[in-house]
Amino acid sequence: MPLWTIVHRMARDVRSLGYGDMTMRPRLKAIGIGGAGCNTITGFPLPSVGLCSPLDHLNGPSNQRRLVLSDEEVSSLRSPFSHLLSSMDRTFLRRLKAEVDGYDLIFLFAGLGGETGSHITPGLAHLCRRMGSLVVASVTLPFSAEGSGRRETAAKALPTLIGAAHLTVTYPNDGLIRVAPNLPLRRTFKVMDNIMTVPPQDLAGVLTRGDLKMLRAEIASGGHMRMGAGAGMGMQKERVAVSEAFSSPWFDFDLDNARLALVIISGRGVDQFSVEEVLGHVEARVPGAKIRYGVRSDPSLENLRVTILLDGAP
Ligand SMILES: Nc1nc2c(ncn2[C@@H]2O[C@H](COP(=O)(O)OP(=O)(O)OP(=O)(O)O)[C@@H](O)[C@H]2O)c(=O)[nH]1
Ligand SMILES: [Mg+2]
Repeated sequence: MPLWTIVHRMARDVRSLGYGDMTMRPRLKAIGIGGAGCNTITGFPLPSVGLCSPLDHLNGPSNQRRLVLSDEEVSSLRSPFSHLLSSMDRTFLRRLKAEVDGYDLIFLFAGLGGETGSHITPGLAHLCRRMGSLVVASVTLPFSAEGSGRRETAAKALPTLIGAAHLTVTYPNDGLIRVAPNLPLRRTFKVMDNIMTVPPQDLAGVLTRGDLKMLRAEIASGGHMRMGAGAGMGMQKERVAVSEAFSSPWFDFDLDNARLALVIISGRGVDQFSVEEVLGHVEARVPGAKIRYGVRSDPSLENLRVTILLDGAP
């Protein structure tokens, strides 16, 4: 049992991930939906597949496995959940099931605001969930400058997605103006792609199948989460990393509403002192949240890195 499994001094609801048999890792897959989703999963170090329109297939990244959807297939995935399975062509359903079958945890990526991503991500999340996977959706919300039409499309899709996935992490693009100002749009989106893939990679590094059971029990209804990440070096590295994570442009809601914090601490040989320090700083910021944390040893990291997902976003 690793040292950090039990943090004795914590009186509150703080529990370590990495539960049960550490060798029983979940089977993971990433699915990118629409143009944005396909771009986001480029180079993602897990099995992955893109789902997109013929146009996005033409313009999409090369060397990526993609399923190209016809208009009929897109519209069947847009059906209300109660009709979803019955409205699908059998061959199409078989193709989708073959992509999802046997995976314990599926990460969905999309940019809400366009047609494909907004309209089929909720249906796909529902299908993955019905097939037994834990579903974590990571989606961007359009820049204000993209106009009210895209924002409305995203706002309509979001509650349905939150209801369908186990966890939905949103990244309003406007937050990028603080993180990566003055970049051309393409490069800005690339920055976002890199940010959005951090929590899934961190989770992939710590979660066991036992954790998935525990998370399923704790997340009965969909959670709407936001992400912050920070890094620290030197004597105060834990405080610096947590403070940087909490300066996230996406923690712009009332943090008193946070009921769950997923915290992943990564570094080269993270000791128990560091773990307790980090958790103490997180607790002080979100005293109403239960904390689930994991520790990832990564010899390539010079800094201590802390990734935090908080639920309670509106
Ligand atoms: N992170 C990221 N976001 C993107 C990218 N391209 C577009 N976006 C954002 O995602 C939203 C949806 O755009 P797309 O993914 O192109 O739309 P789609 O889902 O393919 O839908 P249609 O093309 O309308 O069928 C946009 O409004 C942008 O805010 C990208 O490469 N990366
Ligand atoms: Mg597109």
